[in-house]
Amino acid sequence: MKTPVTVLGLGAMGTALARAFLAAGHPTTVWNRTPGRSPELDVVRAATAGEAIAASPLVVVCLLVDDTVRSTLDGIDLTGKTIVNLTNSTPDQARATAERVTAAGAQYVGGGIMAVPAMIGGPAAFIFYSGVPEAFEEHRAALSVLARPEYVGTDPGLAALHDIALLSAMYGMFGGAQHALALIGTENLPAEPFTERFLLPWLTAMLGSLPRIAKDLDNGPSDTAGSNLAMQAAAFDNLTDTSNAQGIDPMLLEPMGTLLRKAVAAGRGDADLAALVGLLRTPAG
Ligand code: FVH
Repeated sequence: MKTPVTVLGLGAMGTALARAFLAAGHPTTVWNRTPGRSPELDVVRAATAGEAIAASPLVVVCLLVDDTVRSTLDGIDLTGKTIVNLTNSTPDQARATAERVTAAGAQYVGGGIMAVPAMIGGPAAFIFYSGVPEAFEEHRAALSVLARPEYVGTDPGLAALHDIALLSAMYGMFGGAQHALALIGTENLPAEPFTERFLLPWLTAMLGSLPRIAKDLDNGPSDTAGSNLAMQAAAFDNLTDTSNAQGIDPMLLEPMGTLLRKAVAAGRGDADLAALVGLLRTPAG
């Protein structure tokens, strides 16, 4: 028999997770604060979180925020359970939750879902995990029905760090794309052909330089591939000037201009984009 699984939280993502467990033949028990969510799922519905947790050795938690995880799990005996927390969290929140869960008798595995609900169970989805390695390995097969598992270390906060890093990159990318679409829109040009013919190919080509930037960070700088930071800082004023002239708030662009100017002021004008990474560190970082 497949491992019985409990899913706490039947929001958009919890529902997708429960559906994937069900489809793979795992006896699935669910609990949601508001009863009656996702009535189409043929699952066992527990009246309380405690009752749901008691039903399975593997408990997957997917609630809105970290506070809700704590308030849901607090006071419940978790002896012998593996708690896999897929709620978006900061690394410190994940570590604190791991401590509480461990004190209540369970093994903790933190996670970060790199997918939207419709991607769950499909080939492009992956999920970061970190925490107790034996607990992760014991349940690797069950967790694999959700998405490709990527175990990143024993520190329970590491999955959250990877998750937040990728989400940060995503928002930077979408922020840049949204600014571009806003500019194009000022001349009443349609978004779709601009996106398909120009925006997507350009961003895809630029993403190709990421491995070189990463290599420079790991091994020290190589060459600037013809695009040094002094040149980029000089050209950047044209970006903000054009925004202002077209009536578009440059709020999403300005931080990059500030960083480029900081690099030049620090004597790194002849360096490559990789040099900006070090300039982001705060004294505590
Ligand atoms: N959906 C997505 O695209 C992203 C993909 C990557 C991962 N995130 C994270 O997944 C967590 C859950 O997200 P979700 O999409 O399921 O969110 P909602 O549909 O809004 O459902 C929220 C569930 O949380 C329950 N809940 C809220 N507050 C409480 C509380 N105080 N106590 C107990 N449960 C609570 C809520 O229950 P109810 O409102 O139906 O009673 C839903 O089950 C999240 O961390 C994402 O960042 C999703």
